[in-house]
Amino acid sequence: MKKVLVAVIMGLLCFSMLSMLAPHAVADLPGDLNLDGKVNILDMMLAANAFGSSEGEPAWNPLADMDGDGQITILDLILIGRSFGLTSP
Ligand SMILES: [Ca+2]
Ligand SMILES: [Ca+2]
Repeated sequence: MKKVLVAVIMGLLCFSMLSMLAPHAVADLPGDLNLDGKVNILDMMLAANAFGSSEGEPAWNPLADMDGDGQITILDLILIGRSFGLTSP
């Protein structure tokens, strides 16, 4: 079980390194859902509102889909959490 957890964490780290290299398609600052140039509690609340939704549903927020799989899952919230506190240069 611990090995699985380590693998998931390693995957998350690799993904976040990749997303640092590739510019984000929609927002300059990944996780900045309200586009105010910083990732804070407001963005987490927007992500929480969209949590559980899929592409095309009323609660869907494309900016909250950090991994681009068409669903807002716990993984997206984790990825937004990783950007928490960042501001746009
Ligand atoms: Ca924001
Ligand atoms: Ca997702």
